Amino acid sequence: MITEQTQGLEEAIRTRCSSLGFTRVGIARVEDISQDFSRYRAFIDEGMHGSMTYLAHNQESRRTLDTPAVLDGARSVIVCATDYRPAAPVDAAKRDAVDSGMLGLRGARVAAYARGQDYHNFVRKRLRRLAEFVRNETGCEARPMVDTAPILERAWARLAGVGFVGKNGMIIAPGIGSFFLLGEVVTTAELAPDTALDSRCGACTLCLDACPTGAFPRPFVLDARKCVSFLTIEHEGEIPEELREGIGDRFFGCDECQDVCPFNKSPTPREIAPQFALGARWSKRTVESLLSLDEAEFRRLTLGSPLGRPGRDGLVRNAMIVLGNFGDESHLPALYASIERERDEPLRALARWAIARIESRQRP
Ligand code: B12
Ligand code: SF4
Ligand code: SF4
Repeated sequence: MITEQTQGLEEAIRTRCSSLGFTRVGIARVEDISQDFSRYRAFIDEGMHGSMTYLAHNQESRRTLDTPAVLDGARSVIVCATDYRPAAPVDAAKRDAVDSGMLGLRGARVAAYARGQDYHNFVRKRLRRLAEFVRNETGCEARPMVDTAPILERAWARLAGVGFVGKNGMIIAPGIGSFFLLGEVVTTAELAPDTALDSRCGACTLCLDACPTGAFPRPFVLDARKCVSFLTIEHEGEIPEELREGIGDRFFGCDECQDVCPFNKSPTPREIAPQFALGARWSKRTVESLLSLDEAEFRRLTLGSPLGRPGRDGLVRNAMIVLGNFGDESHLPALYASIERERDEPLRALARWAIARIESRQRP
């Protein structure tokens, strides 16, 4: 039952969230989210998850949070947003300056969320402190999670009123945009829920039209197999040839469907949280120099950074595709050296693809 006392508790939770550095917070009641679950099942049944087989595991825990895989007896979920918005407004006129400067890897782009420290580490710490606070205040169980449990974080974020679902699938918070990450504290405490937000996209289709690899078969549905984010971060092994050109200069992840969204345009320059600024170890590197990474250097370079996720071969693969797309003949010697150096035949074949692409551009 929700009493005056619990109303006070929600306010205390919000205050705690803001002192922990979360930019937005919402509360949802734990229930069966059948509609979202059907969307998720359709996504899996159509094979749109590609090689992310973990997405098909523990399917039932995505229907509700009151399961052994998440938290038995869960009644409420507190959804918290952590901003990683770019330092400058993302209007078209400033894009080139922004992309070739500090925010890229010397000409190659890294998705904004991945430029600094791995968010899992510091967001988890904040969520642990929030869970401790909830336990102390309510005497109930509370479990923090950030990408750590098989749950539909966006569905809960929408129900908790953190934002609405855009046609690009992102949770968009009016007045803030979508450049934030989600994390949750699931609890057996009964808290007063916030109101869910309906989509505010209207007739706009900017994100769908801007996707460089045509990954949206229809609004709100993303075929991950074609998404640059999936291909450059999650997918192991070869990237289909027909998708390589669309990757363009995106070395790691992609922000295109967020960059074009009107909800992400801001009239005023924005501060970037220091945890999300591109570290010097990356901004000083050229893409070409990554071709000769060995395992030891890879581990040093990616320590505490999200960029380690694709592994050494994955980063070399991404670098080769970006260099092929640059079409600059000064990169040819490094690519020829890769053919000699790499033991993996698909990587050698990719170096040959990049060389052929550059050489074909040089011909009159
Ligand atoms: C797998 C995954 C991916 C995959 C697949 C993405 C996808 N769209 O499915 C890939 C690798 C491609 C990916 C890419 C990115 N990801 Co990702 N990803 C995930 C992960 C781990 C699971 C998502 C999932 O289950 N997908 C299956 C689909 C079917 O579910 P869904 O996208 O969550 O959509 C549900 C709801 O939104 C709702 N819904 C969908 N459409 C509609 C329409 C209406 C009208 C309504 C009412 C509801 C509704 O139903 C869906 C099914 O339940 C989540 C973390 C998590 N545990 O949720 C992060 C997560 C979604 N990713 C995130 C981010 C930041 C990104 C990138 C921006 C990273 C980047 N820059 O490269 C891109 C964005 C691409 C995009 N436009 O979605 C954030 C999103 C934050 C936000 N503001 O929305 C999350 C939540 C991680 C986090 N903890 O912050 N990601
Ligand atoms: S992240 Fe990039 S590739 Fe993926 S859906 Fe958005 S625009 Fe398309
Ligand atoms: S670009 Fe337009 S359609 Fe896409 S999420 Fe933003 S408002 Fe919605």
